[in-house]
Amino acid sequence: MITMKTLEELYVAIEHLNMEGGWHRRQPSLWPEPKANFLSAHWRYAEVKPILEAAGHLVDHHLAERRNLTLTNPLQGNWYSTVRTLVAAYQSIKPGENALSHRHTPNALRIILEGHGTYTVVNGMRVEMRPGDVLLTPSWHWHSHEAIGPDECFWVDVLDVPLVHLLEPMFFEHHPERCEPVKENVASSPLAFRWENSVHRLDAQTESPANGTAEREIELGSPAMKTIAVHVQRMSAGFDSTLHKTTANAVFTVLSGSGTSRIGDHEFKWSKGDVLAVPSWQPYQHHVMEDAHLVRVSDEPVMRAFDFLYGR
Ligand code: 1HN
Repeated sequence: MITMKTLEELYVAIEHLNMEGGWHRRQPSLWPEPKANFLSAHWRYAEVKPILEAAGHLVDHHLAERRNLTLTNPLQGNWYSTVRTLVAAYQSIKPGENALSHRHTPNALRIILEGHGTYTVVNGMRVEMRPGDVLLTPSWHWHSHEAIGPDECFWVDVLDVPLVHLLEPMFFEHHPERCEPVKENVASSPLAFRWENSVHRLDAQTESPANGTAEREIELGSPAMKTIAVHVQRMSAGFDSTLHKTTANAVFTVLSGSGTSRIGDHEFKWSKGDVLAVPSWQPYQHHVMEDAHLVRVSDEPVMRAFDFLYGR
């Protein structure tokens, strides 16, 4: 027996059943083009490094497991992510320290900024990490890090933890033996992209990417991992990239050089070790002041897999 005689009564009945009329939404569910939600942002290595060094004295590595600083996008209400799908972190390790082995469903990678004498053990394979190298830890691979010396080492981690938060399949565990035993010491690995090799490939690259977003660009892996693509870019002093926006979310790490980038409404002046957040659909453009290498880490493989990759 239907007793609702007015629209008002109808809406009350709908709401009581946890429903909403498609013709009567509080907020639209579709819109003409992506909204740039996350904010453009910039972290300066010159400001971060002294904090990591101080943390090296104040935060015991055994307690911390990882001595890292995650980069939180200043978007109101965001508590963790750097851009929608990715989180970036700075991490340091001092000679004699061992970051214990663990594994998790999120994919991870490291971009080495400074320091010699650090190794990572991934599924039993021990490989050195040197400045400019990019090392992968795909989903559910055991990984630990150890520093032999002589240097304290600094790097940038990028992980798809926020994507895993969105999709929910989070699993994480510590290695039963704390430090995973080394099965083999390896000089090369499909999970280690060496800086010399990147330089060599960039030298051989004679064309710019069609969208003008860099002067030279190579991809590490194809893609590096299921959800994350890594591109190394080289741009010479005076180069201006084309103003571009893409649905892919990206985090840029500066390996060398300096310049300025306009991302959305902000302009950032960057130099070695800095990190830039370029969220989906924020127009961005780089201006290079000193010959530069940037590493662009993005969720392009996710966007491509679902036919959601657009740029203009
Ligand atoms: C992680 O496992 C590492 O293993 C680094 O080195 C940074 C940031 C968030 C979540 C897990 C690592 C991380 C992380």
